[in-house]
Amino acid sequence: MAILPIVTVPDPLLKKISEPVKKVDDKLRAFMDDMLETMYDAPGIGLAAVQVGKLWRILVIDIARDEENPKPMYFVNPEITWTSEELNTYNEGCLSIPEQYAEIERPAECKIKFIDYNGEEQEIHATGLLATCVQHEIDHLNGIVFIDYLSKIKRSMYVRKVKKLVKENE
Ligand code: GNR
Ligand code: NI
Repeated sequence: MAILPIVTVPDPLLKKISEPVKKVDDKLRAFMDDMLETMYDAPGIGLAAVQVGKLWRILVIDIARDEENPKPMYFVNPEITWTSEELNTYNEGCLSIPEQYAEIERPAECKIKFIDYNGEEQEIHATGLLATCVQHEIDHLNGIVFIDYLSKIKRSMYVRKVKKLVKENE
């Protein structure tokens, strides 16, 4: 297991489209475990492979609360098959935009088709925080981060703040 470095804005990698995964094998599972460990260490509730430098359509999510048992979820080649009309606003953060938050509106519920840790096809109906998180993560696979939904001026302010923060932590 390993903790991997997390890419931050304005790294051009975060704008790239990730490629579908061909096969879930032990090597890929080891990488997904590294992603999970990196996410827990950060700490965060989700992580897309691009955030640790791999343009592969893979997500890990764990929205269990601190006092609950961990509940890791792995999504390979996830696809949104349905979204609710109803929207929900959440104060989102992102490990690639550290310490910055913004209210983002998204469909309140969605259905996601994906391949699981064992290579089996699954479909889930996500609500609440899971729905928000999985949409945030799938955006990463398509080169989108939450600040892309903000005005140009706000976006550049967030990027400037992250650059400063990263420089201070060097
Ligand atoms: O840790 C994270 N928290 C979070 C809060 C609200 C909406 C989405 C997220 S995902 C984020 C981790 C991350 O950057 N995943 O890509
Ligand atoms: Ni993110």
